[in-house]
Amino acid sequence: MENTTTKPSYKAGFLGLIGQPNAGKSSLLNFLVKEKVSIVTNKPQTTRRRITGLHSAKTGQIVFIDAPGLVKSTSGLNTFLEKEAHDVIRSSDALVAVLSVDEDSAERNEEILTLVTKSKKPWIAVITKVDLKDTSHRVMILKGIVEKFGGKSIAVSNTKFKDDERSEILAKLIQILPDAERPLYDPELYTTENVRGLTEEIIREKCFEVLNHEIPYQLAVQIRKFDEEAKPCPKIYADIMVSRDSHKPIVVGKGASVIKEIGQQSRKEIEAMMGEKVYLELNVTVKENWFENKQTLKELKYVVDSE
Ligand SMILES: Nc1nc2c(ncn2[C@@H]2O[C@H](COP(=O)(O)OP(=O)(O)OP(=O)(O)O)[C@@H](O)[C@H]2O)c(=O)[nH]1
Ligand SMILES: [Mg+2]
Repeated sequence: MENTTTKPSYKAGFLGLIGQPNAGKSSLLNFLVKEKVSIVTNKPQTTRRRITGLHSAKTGQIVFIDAPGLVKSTSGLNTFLEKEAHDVIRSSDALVAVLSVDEDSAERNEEILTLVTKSKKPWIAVITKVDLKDTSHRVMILKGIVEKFGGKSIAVSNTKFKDDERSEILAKLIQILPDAERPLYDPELYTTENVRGLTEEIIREKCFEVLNHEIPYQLAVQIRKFDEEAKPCPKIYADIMVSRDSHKPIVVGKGASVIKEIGQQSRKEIEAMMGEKVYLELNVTVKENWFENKQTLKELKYVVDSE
């Protein structure tokens, strides 16, 4: 009798999430790894640096890389966001083109498909926000466009999801990863981020939620001191760095009301993540045009030395 038993294949690799700002990349990542790894807001250009999320199964391990949305710019922070998105394409083994049905311009979705096909890497398209009203026609059109680019698509809602749907998507994503001998990271982990980094991002998310207009785009969060051994609970001291003197009183608010609100919301979420009470102290600092300072961008991990 012919021997048909083959060793079950195991796959592992980096899977980059590529899409326009606000397409739902970070929401998709959180939904797929079942943890809040990457911050989500209703404002575009929320994600600034690459964030990893891990899914480990018997059949393989996916190292998701959430990237900033694709922007075009020649100055300031956006230049780095643009470079970061392209670096993620380069350093991934396979890609997910994240396309929102909510995207008004077909060209902007086609731009993403052009990029992923040009990379010559295996890819799959995930169409997001299908729970929005009257989108079935748009989903069909988008699926057609993806086919025209020679790819396959999966439609999903990141907000009204089901567990079996999640497993199905994960199985399809594992298939496009390279064969591997073993996982790349400890299968017990759901992210390679550390608590410090996650804390900074949580505070930044709350700044986006509490503050309006351009302010959240021009601020960054840095942990000054994270004392995990402090009694009776861990003590966290964080700086909210703004780019102009005039922004400071807006972030602090009348009678410190705004900063208090940011602090309260952040603390709740940090406590949920750490599973214990924490002491959180926020401080607003001014660093004139910090996003034009290479050293600061490096400290914030917004630029990675890829050379
Ligand atoms: N209704 C609905 N809303 C979604 C879905 N996915 C994401 N959103 C919302 O879309 C907005 C943007 O989501 P994000 O996950 O932050 O998008 P992103 O692509 O990571 O955005 P950037 O990091 O700014 O590039 C948020 O308000 C999400 O709640 C979805 O499937 N359905
Ligand atoms: Mg994001």
